[in-house]
Parts: sequence; structure tokens; C-alpha cells
Amino acid sequence: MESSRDILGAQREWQGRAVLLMDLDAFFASVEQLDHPQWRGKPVIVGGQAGKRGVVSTCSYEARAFGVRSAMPSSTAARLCPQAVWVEPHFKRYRELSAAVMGILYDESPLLEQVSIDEAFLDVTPGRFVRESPVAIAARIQQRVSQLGITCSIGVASGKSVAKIASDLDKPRGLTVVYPGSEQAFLAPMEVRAMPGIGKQSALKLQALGIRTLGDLAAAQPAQLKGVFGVNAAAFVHRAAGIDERPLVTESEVKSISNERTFTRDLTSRAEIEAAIDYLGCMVGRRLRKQGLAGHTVTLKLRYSDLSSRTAQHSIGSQVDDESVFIPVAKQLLGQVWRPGDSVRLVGIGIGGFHEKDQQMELFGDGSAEELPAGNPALVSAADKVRDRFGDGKLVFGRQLKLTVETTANPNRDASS
Ligand code: TTP
Ligand code: MG
Repeated sequence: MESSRDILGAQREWQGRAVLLMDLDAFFASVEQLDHPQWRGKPVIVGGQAGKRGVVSTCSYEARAFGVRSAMPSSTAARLCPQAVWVEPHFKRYRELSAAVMGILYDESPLLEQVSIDEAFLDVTPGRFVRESPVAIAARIQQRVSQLGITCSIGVASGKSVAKIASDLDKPRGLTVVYPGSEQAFLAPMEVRAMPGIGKQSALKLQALGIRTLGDLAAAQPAQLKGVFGVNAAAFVHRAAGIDERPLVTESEVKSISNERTFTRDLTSRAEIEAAIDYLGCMVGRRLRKQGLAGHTVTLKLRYSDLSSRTAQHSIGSQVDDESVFIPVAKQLLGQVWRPGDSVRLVGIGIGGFHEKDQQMELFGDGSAEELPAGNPALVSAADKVRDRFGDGKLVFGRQLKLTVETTANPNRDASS
């Protein structure tokens, strides 16, 4: 461990719940440096090449020193750091290392929530599944991950939001521990944007109310904040005070990821239904990637104007998380459940079949049994980040523009139990 920060100084016995958040450092770039020893210590940029309208997926810390960042246009990155080594992403390899890292975490505790390809929460509450101190467990995870040839940063705290914020404080190779009872002091001086879920718009609205720091937010009345957070106002005030009892959601609980929409008027043409499939498919793809899930089964669900519904399903030979691959499959399914003249009230798309991991992969062009579009992983990944930051409305692909019908109902996430 090269750096560590312990918010109250001396290490002491942990009381109560302990959650850690592990996030790999400059993940894709670190894997490239591992696989190409001649690139170690050099600025390495993973992403689409400059000149081809590409974007940066990520870059090594050596490239960050020049101001290069994720989601930046490649042309800008090339200008900031002309000597950088450029490499296209190798997703199969990243998934392989991600799986190895998740295995290290599972060795410590079975209660794991994978948030993305390089990030996971782990419950290490003493007396629940583990007996050792959470800090010792975190240090061992860092050590074992470094034996794989990559590094990670970890935040340890009593709940998810503080663990997440702590993990980011001392990157790379940081270990930041926030002992139970010290959460509020830890958060109070931070700007509200430090809290996951508070974006630029919310921060501006809070500022107008005189709330700039998490300390200010913790002291606010939830009733004042309905216009900013809606029904979540009280939850955000609690979180700002360091109280966050949200449980971890384990992968085995997630059976499928699906989104559906009820339309305020019936869709009657194939073009309209396909536009809905495009729209919903993009949402499902983004949620899959966010959670590091990929599935075999594509499901299309339609509800008609007489309120009857039908679903059609197709299993594909590889696990997919890229909508440019599974949307065409969903459109093929349309022929099984829709005939010209049918009026459609609701459209839903789901991806399931997450568990047959041994058959996984070959997703990106190498030898899949079926002819599927190759997809564009670097593009979808960058698009996800823009949407995360600015909201769904800000980035619209051409194929989504046709969908102008208003929608109701909320995205739904199927989980057992
Ligand atoms: P992050 O954990 O956000 O970034 P990182 O691991 O590269 O760097 P850090 O040390 O700050 O954690 O994302 C994990 C991977 O996801 C990243 O290596 C590449 C990919 N990614 C993109 O493809 N596009 C993006 O805009 C971002 C942020 C990440
Ligand atoms: Mg990371």
C-alpha cells in the first residue's frame, strides 16, 4: 500500500456495519500497460483514434498529468499530449481481469454488489460474514489486486455513499477509512457535488437556496428541498449527514434488466414501434454496462390497445450488453408479436440470462456463432458517461429521434425477492 488515509488517525475496533467500495485505477489503461511493458510509465490513451472523431475511454495517470480525461474528444487529447501511445480497447481482456478482481472480493465476503466493470461494493461488517477488521481486509484486497498487475483504490465506511466518496479521495492506490461516527465531519466541508446523485443542475438549485456544502445540506429541512430532490429529499439530507442504510444488491438477485414504456397514444406503425425499441434498448444497454452485466436472452414485450400482451424471446450465443447488438434482435422479434393493424400501447425490452458466465464472451467480433453486428463499445461507453453527467435528454442518436410520442411509466428493474 503506497498511500493511506485514516480519517481519525489511529486504527481502532470497527463498530457496526462496514461497506467498502473498490475502484480500479485507470482500469483499461492499466491493463494495456500490464500487457505492453514498454508502455509502463508513459502516457497511454485508450479510445478511438484522433482524426476519426473518436473519444477517450480512459488514460493512464501519466496522460492525466497533461489534462487528458475520459470522454474527451480524441482530437483534444492528441493536442494536449502529442507523445501519447494510443490503443483501441480490448474488452475481452478487461472483462477477464475484472472477473479475476471480483473473485478476489468474493474470497473476502459473499455480499458483493458490482457497480460497473471496475467497481464494486463489498459488505465486510465484522461478525456478519467476516471477523477481521475491515481495514485489514481492504489492505489485503489491494495487495492481491496488485499481484494481478493492476491497482485499485478503496474507501471503507458504514454506508455506500461515504465509501464511494472515500474511494475517490486518494487515487491511485488510495485506502481511505472513515470510521463510524466520523461520517458527518468527513462530509461537512465537501461541496454538494461530491455526493453521488447530485449533479450540476441539483447543485445550482441548492446554491440558490444557500446550500453549498454537504454540511449545509445536512442542516437543511427536507421540506425545503422537494423542488430539488422530490420524494428523495429526506434521503439526501440523511446521506449528507453520513446516514445511508441502503443495502447492497447482489448480482444473483438481478434476473434481468428491462425497461418498458406505456404510450399516451397507441403506436400503429412499424416505424413507431421500432423507434420505441431503439429508445428503450439504449436505456437497457446503459443500465447493463453500468452494472457490469451481459446476458444471453433478449425479450420483447408488447401490450395492445385491448390490454392483452405478448412476449417474444430469443437466446443468442454470446452475452451482450451493447444495444447496437441486441436492438436488431429485438426488431426481428417484432414479426412474431405484431402484424400491421395491431395498436400497441406498451413496449418493453429486457436482457436476461446473466449466469452462464463460462460460455461468455466473443462479444466483439471474434468468432461468435451468430452473425451479430459488431457494435461500438468505445462509443457506447463514452455515450453512457455523457448521459450520466448530463441526463438522458442530452445525447440522442439519430435512430432515437423518430420517437416523439409522449411516454408514461417508469423504468423497471426486475429483481427476485
Ligand atoms: P472509471 O473507474 O471511471 O475510470 P478509470 O478506472 O479509468 O480511472 P480511475 O482511476 O479514475 O478510476 O472507469 C472504468 C473504466 O470504464 C475505464 O478504465 C474505461 C471505461 N470508461 C469509458 O470507457 N469511458 C468513460 O468516459 C469512463 C469514465 C470510463
Ligand atoms: Mg476506475
